[in-house]
Amino acid sequence: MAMNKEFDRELKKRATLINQELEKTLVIGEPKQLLDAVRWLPLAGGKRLRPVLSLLACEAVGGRVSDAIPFAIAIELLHNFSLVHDDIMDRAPERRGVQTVHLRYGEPTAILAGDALLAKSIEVVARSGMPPKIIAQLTYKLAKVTGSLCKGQEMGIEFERKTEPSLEEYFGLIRRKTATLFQLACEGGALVGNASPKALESLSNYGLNLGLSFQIIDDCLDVSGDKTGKAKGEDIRGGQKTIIIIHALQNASARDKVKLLKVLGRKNASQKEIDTAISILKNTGSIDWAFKLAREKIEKAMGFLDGVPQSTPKKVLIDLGHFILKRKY
Ligand code: GRG
Repeated sequence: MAMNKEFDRELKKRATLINQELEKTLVIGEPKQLLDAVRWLPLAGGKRLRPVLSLLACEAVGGRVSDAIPFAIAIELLHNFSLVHDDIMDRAPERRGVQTVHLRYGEPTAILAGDALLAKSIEVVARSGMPPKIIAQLTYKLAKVTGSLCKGQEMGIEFERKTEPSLEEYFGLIRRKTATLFQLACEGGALVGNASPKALESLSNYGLNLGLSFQIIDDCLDVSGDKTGKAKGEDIRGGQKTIIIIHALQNASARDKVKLLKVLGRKNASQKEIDTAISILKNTGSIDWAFKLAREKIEKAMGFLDGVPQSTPKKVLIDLGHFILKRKY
């Protein structure tokens, strides 16, 4: 089914379902300003990869889509909470092609909107009507992942201060910041689908590796200039130690390293300087190397699905791997 219309249709069908459920979940209320701010980012779009993963994981183990909806919504709301707060911290002007919540509604309201999204995420699971044991497991896991996101975010702040962070530190960071949410999306979906312990573990490992790869590709998209709606080299201007930068700092000649460090973190670096930095990253083979690593992680992720019986949802999970490698947004 690789990258064909059927895959697009299967993905879209589930993303549409998530959009409809989000609309129902985030109903208008009082105070209007806060509720408008809460709705702003979740209803602005997004790929819905994480909630779709929850639905697919549930279906892949024989569960019904409807059983996975509350958890899928919880995962998307938690993701949106992290985006709203991250954008405040980064002073980002735009997300999903619209103004960020703090620019539109002011910082205090944006902080509250983020908090409210997190609260809603737990609420949706708590009142889902699922068996109490499942609810207890899911809420515990959501709380643990929220903690992991916070740790990842704080580690990210410290990470940017280091001149040459190690690859080990990088993986520790992206596991907490990105991959654990993908992992939980799959694990939670499998759990509500009543997966066997073995299938639960397989889907959890699939999600973790998919998430690691997703972040590596995100790093690659910054220098390829392929990412829709994002200027090339923004991460370089922001001084972010992406996997590509880390590899280049370890492998560039002393002269190139000096040049690279000069551009890294210079907010007003010219396009020419960015292009020079990118050509250094190319010469050190860092971009190809990172992409190869992302592909290896995807293959590892897919390997974890070997024991899951063949089905359309399983095929979509496999193709999601290809999709992540090829994505432009
Ligand atoms: C503030 C507690 C707290 C945590 C923040 C790092 C982080 C945790 C949040 C988001 C910022 C970020 C760049 C995370 C890395 C993962 C990533 C690339 C997120 C964007 O996800 P997409 O591309 O976004 O799936 P859409 O809009 O499609 O949902």
